[in-house]
Amino acid sequence: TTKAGPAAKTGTNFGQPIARSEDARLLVGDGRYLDDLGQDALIVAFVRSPHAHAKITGIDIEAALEVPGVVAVYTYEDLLDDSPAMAENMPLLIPHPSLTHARTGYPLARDEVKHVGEPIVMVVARNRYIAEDACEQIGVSYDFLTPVVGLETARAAKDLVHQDVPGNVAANLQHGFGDIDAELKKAPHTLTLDLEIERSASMPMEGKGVFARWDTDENSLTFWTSTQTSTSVRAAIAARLGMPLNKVQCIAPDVGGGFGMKIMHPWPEEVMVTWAARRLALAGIAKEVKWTEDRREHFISSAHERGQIQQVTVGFDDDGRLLAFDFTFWHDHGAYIPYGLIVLINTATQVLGPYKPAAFRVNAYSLYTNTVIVTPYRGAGRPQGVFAMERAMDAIAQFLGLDAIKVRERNFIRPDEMPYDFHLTFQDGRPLIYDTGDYQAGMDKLKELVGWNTFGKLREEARAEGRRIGIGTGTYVEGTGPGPYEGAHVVIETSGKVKAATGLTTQGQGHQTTFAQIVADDLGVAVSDIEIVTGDTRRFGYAVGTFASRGAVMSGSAFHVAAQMVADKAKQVASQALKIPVEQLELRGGHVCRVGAEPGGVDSIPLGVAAVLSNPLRYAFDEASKQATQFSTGNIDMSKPPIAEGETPGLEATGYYSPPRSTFASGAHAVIVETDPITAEITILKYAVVHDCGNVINPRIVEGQIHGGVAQGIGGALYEKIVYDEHGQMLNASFMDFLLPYATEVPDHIDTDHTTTPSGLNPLGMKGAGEAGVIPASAAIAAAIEDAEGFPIRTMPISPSDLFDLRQASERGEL
Ligand code: MCN
Repeated sequence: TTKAGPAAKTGTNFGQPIARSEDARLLVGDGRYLDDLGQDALIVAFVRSPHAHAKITGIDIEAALEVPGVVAVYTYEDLLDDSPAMAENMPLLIPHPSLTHARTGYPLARDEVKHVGEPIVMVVARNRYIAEDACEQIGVSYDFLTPVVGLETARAAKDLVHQDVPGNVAANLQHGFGDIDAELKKAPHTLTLDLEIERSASMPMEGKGVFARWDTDENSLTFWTSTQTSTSVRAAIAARLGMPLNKVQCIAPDVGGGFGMKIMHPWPEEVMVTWAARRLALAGIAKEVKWTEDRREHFISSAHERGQIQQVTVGFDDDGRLLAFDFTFWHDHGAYIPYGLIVLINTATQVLGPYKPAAFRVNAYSLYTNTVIVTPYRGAGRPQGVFAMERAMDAIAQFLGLDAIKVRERNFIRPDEMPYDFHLTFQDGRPLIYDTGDYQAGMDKLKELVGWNTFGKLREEARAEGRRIGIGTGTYVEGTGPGPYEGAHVVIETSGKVKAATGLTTQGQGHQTTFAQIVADDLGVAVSDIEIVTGDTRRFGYAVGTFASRGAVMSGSAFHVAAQMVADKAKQVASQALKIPVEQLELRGGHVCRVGAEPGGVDSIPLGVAAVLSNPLRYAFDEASKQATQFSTGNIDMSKPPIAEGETPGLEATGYYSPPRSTFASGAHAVIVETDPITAEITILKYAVVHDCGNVINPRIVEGQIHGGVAQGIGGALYEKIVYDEHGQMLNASFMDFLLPYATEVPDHIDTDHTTTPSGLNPLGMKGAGEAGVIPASAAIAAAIEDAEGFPIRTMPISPSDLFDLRQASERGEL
């Protein structure tokens, strides 16, 4: 369905479900991940704080230095005698006016630790075994402080994480529209819900890692890091080390997942490893240093997310129309806030989903606790916002005795109201304006897909057999593809093959395939003839990175811009060679040819030959150069300029794309669950998704992205939760205790369909898709469990034992 915006688009390759070209290499084990690199490098291990909150009163490294094979042991003190920036606090990435008390840590703890896992000492040794043994020889003495663990304790503010941050409040964001108090007063009905989403964390198969190499001849640094943002990490490291950018290069090798947490800090470990490589090289000791995160380090010292307590008050009329949505929430931000408020802002804005309450108020607090820091985790605050809104929608439906979807539909923003301006500011600093979307069309498809209208009968039949089944839904609108910009470089080689690069990195999203699909259509070549390079600052130095589902919109558009520029150049050259006006030429089948003519026949010229002709120096060594002689004389044609006035030689171009603001994807999920009446085990019987990410480059890849997201959403709904005790010790820092959904927990079939409302904000009408699958999953699953059980579900995740307890509380009349 195309209701708004430009027309839906497909091309020879764009829109086609072609298989991912990157997979063959990865599946046979030919991937090169961080730990595959630097086999001769010195290896790093860190002494990390075993305490959640303590003053450091002394560090004894003498014994560690004596361990055979140990090369160096560094503490914060060592950073003081280097570049002045080294000893400073880690940077704050994205400031915000509401972030009044931003506090960040140091690359190594200075005089206080604020969470278990914080790095204090770095050991560099011949191998990891020696480095770890040496870590055990290091004595750190502490004066203990009272840790602040959990949102309730942080709110009570009896103890403080940072002595100069009153109430443990890093930020208080307030915004809204309409007269909320008046609307609540006049609303025929009001309801208040107290909700909680537990802490969780992204668990990429590959943790963090960094390998650095110092070049003593060039006085330059090259480092490889498992990152989502190589260009910004490069810039941050250059600034820390006090080096000019041109002397620092950063490469993201194959990255085994990121899911948000590998974004542009830099991480303390990236700072320390690159710094140590330079220091040891300048001392003539070694040039290569590497650190690879182990899983326990990932749990206790990388990043977490989710973690919110919410209070929602809704005012509504007899038909379920939303008059007021009053939303207060507290977000657990851990010990430091290097990333800024993106997660908080996403919850505070994306809570609105596809709905248009008459009045809206948010009061959002970011609180410090003595736990691991928070960075975005796929969805980045949106699943929490959707949970709040969708739980409220179900509460309204139950209160009024109405169908849960009907209530939602009555509140939908309609296509004819697009673009819809909330007069709020989104996380990209631009206005919160939904560009296009048809939420009703998506919901119609979803009802069909899941069998919504006939489910009541199934529920009754199951009940008669003593079985409990329930159905639930959840909707979302997701701001995707924020700017400020992304670029791409495209070149047609004389072989006719295409090399293309973007500074954006890739972690498994299938960028090599989808970006090649765009370039292939623009240049009329096969996808297999295109090489896409990502995340290598030697190939493309300026970029923002992969997050906020921006790859397709941002780099995809930049590739399109650059490829179009190259196509124009190829036509110019071919026009001169073939004596055909430019307007009558097109790129097809690896040739520039007259519109409709056979590629390879008369009136056509191979792209490789056009590449030769566009170059003043015509190399007579390859096939294309030989063919080029029929269009020009000699290897070097001195008689005339080879290219038009003002043009540059070579079929290559660099293009950039910068959007006016984010584009808004949307969708809805529905799920049917069965809960065991005795064991309270929760089984998903059916999962259906309808999504809209505008024009789709590759439906197969998008479907894979959605399925991956749903799997993580199921994890968030039923399994994944980080558990701290009151001392700030993480109790489940291993995969024995932190439960991830395996293939056995994810339905073997997820019914997926989509609607298409192309965005008018980018040239190919795309919207993002990478996070969508996870966003409404918890809300939909909670609704389904609620439907099966008949009492409210207010927390996520919900395990069988949680459900068992709720049943008992319900029987006692406490819910
Ligand atoms: N795509 C498409 N058509 C569209 C939109 C997207 O074909 N209309 C394709 C893209 O070209 C890309 C993929 O779908 O191949 C995802 O695109 P996009 O939505 O633009 O997201 P990004 O490329 O920016 O990827 C980031 C996004 C995020 S924010 C997280 S978190 C996430 C995700 O992608 N982390 C992932 N998916 C992941 N997948 C894997 N395997 N690993 C991760 O760490």
